[in-house]
Amino acid sequence: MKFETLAIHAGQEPDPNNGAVMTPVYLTSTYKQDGVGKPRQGYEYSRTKNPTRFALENCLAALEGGAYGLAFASGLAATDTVLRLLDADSHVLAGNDVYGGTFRLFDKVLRRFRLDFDFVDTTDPESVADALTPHTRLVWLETPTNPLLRITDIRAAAEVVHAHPNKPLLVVDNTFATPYLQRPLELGADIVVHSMTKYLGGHSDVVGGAVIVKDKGLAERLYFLQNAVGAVLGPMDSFLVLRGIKTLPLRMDRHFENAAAIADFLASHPKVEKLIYPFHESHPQYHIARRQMKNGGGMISFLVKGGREAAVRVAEATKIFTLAESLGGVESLIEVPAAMTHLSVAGSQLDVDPALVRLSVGIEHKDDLLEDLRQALDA
Ligand code: P1T
Repeated sequence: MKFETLAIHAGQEPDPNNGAVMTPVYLTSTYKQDGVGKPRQGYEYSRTKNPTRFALENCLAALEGGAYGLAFASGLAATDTVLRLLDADSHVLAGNDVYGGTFRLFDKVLRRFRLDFDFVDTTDPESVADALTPHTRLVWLETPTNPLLRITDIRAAAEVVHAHPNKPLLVVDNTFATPYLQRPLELGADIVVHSMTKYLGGHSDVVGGAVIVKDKGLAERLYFLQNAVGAVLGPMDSFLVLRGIKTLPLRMDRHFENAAAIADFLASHPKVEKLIYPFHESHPQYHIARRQMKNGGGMISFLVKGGREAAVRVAEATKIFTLAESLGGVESLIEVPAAMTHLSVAGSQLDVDPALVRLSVGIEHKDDLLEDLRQALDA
């Protein structure tokens, strides 16, 4: 089946008892067992398995071209669970432009549990190869990155990583692209992670995370951790994401249509120092992006002339673009990463330029969005 069909049907079928077309929200913590130690269809307790979450997990697996999906209470809960695959004294190589909260989890929390981290430019396969150590067990990359929208060639990264004798796990945070634009498992990644809070949910009404894999052994270790650690997604939130995903292809096409028009507008605006958009010819990895992604997505970053003050002024002057953290919803958002989403990397090697403005371009009419940015840049 094609992606658009899977987005609506994968993991879901009308209720066999009453024909309900939508997957019910199973607000239950526990299940009647057929006998002692005989749970029906594996349902014994909702931390372990819940029908609404299970439908979502199967849908996610199908969309990413994987075999197993797991849903978590947030993107960071998903990330944390993946890192718990490792033993103490393992080395992790991560991108040097990952989401600020991912960096904070690695640097401020997981280091305390004797995991070692290095942060490198993963867009360059050679710097990945050079930074692998005899203790490297996992390589973590985002593409496009948050907030600089750098692109890593996943296939090239997979070749380098899997040539290492340890066969480190290659993890791709696919939040910005979504499986509609890019499927890392098909390009050689071992694990895909999402913040479902963003495009998968799509309506800024839920916080959630996901992990998707192909390998059965890896899935079993992750299911064990999901149940043993317990940061699972609730049934109502699972329903909201399941519903959001149904329109993912339509939304992503419209996000792109709007973002492409805005990128063109910003590229030639006198107050814009530099535009960053993967599907704009000025992007240094434009050709990799075109090859690896179906379209350019809805995220745009740009440097404003005049530094921090000018960036803050623009972000506070828009009327339709809402000043807020997060991204990937139907409504357009604007933010200043150095002072907001990436404040936790201030002073680190991931420090973000204070003049950077990040847009999450929504699916409103593009003329209104262009007019809003025009008046904000002129203000
Ligand atoms: O917020 P949460 O659902 O826990 O997801 C964390 C996360 C993981 N990966 C990427 C690429 C992300 O962008 C995020 C969350 N990002 C924001 C909240 C933000 O505004 O950038």
